[in-house]
Amino acid sequence: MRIAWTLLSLASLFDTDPATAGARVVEITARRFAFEPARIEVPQGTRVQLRLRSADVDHGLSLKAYKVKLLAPSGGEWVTAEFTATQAGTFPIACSEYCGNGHRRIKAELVVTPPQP
Ligand SMILES: [Cu+2]
Repeated sequence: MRIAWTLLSLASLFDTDPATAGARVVEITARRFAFEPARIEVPQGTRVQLRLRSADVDHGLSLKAYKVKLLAPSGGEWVTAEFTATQAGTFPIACSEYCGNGHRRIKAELVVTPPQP
């Protein structure tokens, strides 16, 4: 039991926020009419904490393959979701909140790479 506690305290030295411990933080900014960055690449099995904010009006983010949906309000507040990138492949990300005439052009992709042999 004491060993477990020691290990826990050691782990906390590396990441002081238990909510993000071990997760890869990916930050995306949405604006009319693009996501930045538009391509995210992670190795298969990665725990991802996706953070989204808007640089102008309300935007959404939908990553259907991983059932992730976020709404970033105007004003720049960060919103977050977490998932584990269990399936390899390329998955589309779209804006899920109508934000003007170029709404459909806001696209990004998540590339999950399988382990190298
Ligand atoms: Cu939109």
